[in-house]
Amino acid sequence: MFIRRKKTWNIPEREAVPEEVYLGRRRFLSNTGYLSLGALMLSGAGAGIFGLFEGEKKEDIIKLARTTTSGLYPAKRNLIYSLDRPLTDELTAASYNNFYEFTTGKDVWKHVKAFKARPWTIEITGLVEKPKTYDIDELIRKVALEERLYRHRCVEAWAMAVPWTGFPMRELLKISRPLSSAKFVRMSAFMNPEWASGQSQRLWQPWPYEEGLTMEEAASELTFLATGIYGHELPAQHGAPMRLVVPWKYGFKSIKSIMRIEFTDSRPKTFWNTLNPEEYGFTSNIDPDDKRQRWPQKTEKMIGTGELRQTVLYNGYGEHVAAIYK
Ligand SMILES: Nc1nc2c(c(=O)[nH]1)N[C@H]1C(S)=C(S)[C@@H](COP(=O)(O)O)O[C@H]1N2
Ligand SMILES: [Mo]
Repeated sequence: MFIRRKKTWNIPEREAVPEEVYLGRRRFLSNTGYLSLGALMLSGAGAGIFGLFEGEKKEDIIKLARTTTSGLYPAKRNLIYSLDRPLTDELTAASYNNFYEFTTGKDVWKHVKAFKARPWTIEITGLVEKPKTYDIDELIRKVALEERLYRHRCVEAWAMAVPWTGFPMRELLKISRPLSSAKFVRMSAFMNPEWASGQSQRLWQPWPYEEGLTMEEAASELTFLATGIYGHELPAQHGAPMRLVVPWKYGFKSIKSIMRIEFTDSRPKTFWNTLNPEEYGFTSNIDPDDKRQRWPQKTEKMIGTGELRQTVLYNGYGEHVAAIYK
């Protein structure tokens, strides 16, 4: 058991940093006009997987399905949520992702060709007054989409700042009416080895990817279900057609491509917590003084620019969420 756990654990460690360091370097080179294959080899030495190559077109990296709700984007921006840093470049965010169903590398966009975001259903189940399976576009039409600028902080110490489009999870609670006996919400991503080779090749990992929140966390105004990014629908690599965004928690809590939402009275098992409970807690609020992880958490590096920033408790969202943990 211990050996098995240790093995899976080593995968992100090896792959977390070089591409990101590389991506910032490559953009610098490309700006100065000296980008060459030699420069690529030098600056990316050993990384193997590069986020983005010179000459790749935006349409190749960001592929959007046309759907019956495409016309709802871009949605009006909610100005309550403002940033302390520039937005991350759209192509950088779309070519540097974590999505273990598809690959343990960051070039997820190259591995999503078989994935289909439509048709798609979201099952609402468990301790809830109105259990129902919604067609994704039916659910989107029931809520009001808005845009929010949020910071995102991965436990691997990289960060980004992006405009999400979606709706607060609170709205889903209003529609579904969880019972007072519900204490947690469990979210499950898709399970389809024909789309995602990780689900057939890494059988020791607990598929489908699952995450969970307490009911109080789920009801926070900050807890967001995103269906879009940068003013359009989510491309597959960001978690189409709907993913969670909880910006005061490490990125792995923000589960992508959700198919099932269950209200329950017991704490759900979650993907990374099952693989390594010592390092990936259930709560996993962003904390610069956290010493349990292999990555020092004091600072974070913005993808694309490589800018280093101090990491802040709750990722700077304490005024919205600190009361939950008193
Ligand atoms: N289903 C699923 N959701 C997931 C992951 C995953 O591997 N599978 N990775 C998580 C991690 S570790 C991070 S940092 C974010 C990354 O989101 P982004 O790729 O849209 O930036 O997604 C999270 N959601
Ligand atoms: Mo992450």
